[in-house]
Amino acid sequence: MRGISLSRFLIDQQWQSEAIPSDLRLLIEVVARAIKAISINVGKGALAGVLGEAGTGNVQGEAQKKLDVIANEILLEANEWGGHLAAMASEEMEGPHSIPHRYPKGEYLLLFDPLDGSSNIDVNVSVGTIFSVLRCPEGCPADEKAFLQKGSSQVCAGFAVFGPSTVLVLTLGQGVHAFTLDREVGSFVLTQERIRIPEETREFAINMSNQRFWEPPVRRYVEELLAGKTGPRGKDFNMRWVGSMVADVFRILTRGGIFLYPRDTKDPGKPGRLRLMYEANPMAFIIEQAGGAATTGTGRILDVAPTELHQRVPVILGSRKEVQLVSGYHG
Ligand code: FBP
Repeated sequence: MRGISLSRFLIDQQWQSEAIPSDLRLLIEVVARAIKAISINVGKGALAGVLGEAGTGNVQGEAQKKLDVIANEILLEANEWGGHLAAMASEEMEGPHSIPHRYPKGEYLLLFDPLDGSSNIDVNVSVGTIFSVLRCPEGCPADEKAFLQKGSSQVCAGFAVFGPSTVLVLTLGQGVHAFTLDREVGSFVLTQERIRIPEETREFAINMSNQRFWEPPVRRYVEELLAGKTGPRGKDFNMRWVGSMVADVFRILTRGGIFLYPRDTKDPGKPGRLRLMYEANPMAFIIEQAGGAATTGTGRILDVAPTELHQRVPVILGSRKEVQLVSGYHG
């Protein structure tokens, strides 16, 4: 029922389908509150001196932006004391973050990319936060091994886009819904219910500057898109690349499309740019729940067995028929 608050929506889901245990509902509410706080910081920008580099590096060897660090701290602080979590893991931190002894522990594991699209922060282009929730295996210490579960084991995933409006996209395995932040009231309101991605599309998103590093299947696929009406596809395609996965994926949820950050030879040691646990898995869960598909090129992203907390994978996701075509080109 559009127009209801996130809290009301989650309670309705809990009564209707018992799909959401109350501690998972409360965990989502806490994450949503943290996202509101991040949205306020992002919105302040230069006024609050939160733009620019933090002067520190993350586990990926990337220079951290001030907002990367601020968003990470907001999520850690908000989720430490609620009693819903066994541990947390962040794209910005080497190992899992244990829950301090003074707080009660819960059964869930929370993973997040605190600020996605970091390269766009200082130029006022949409950025976001991505999160994923797993259950901590029974009787298992909440260490790195506990997090290494396939994406198909996620119980919840979501992302927020901090753009002209702040939107939170959420799945609990029963469809995908979007909530817009009502800044006056300070609460997320349901604005898109049971989102479905069109099977077909004429829009693709890829960083074309990497073209010379692509593998033959992707090179062939994109060349055919660029050939448009004059080529084997017989129709023209348009291109969009925001450089923030959250913004590109939200566009695909809203009007269809295909997003590719494929394997390339730019850095042969890296199987891809995007992180499996913090970016690929939550986005793949959301895309599949909205009727789309998500592959590494050679297999379903949600079936990838993780070996490391910060491993990277190739990502191709979006409108089902296009993703199937690219997968077919990978044989
Ligand atoms: P961060 O999480 O560090 O921001 O990296 C991921 C990302 O910014 C994605 O959001 C985006 O799709 C991609 O990297 C952009 O890559 P590129 O800079 O090569 O266009």
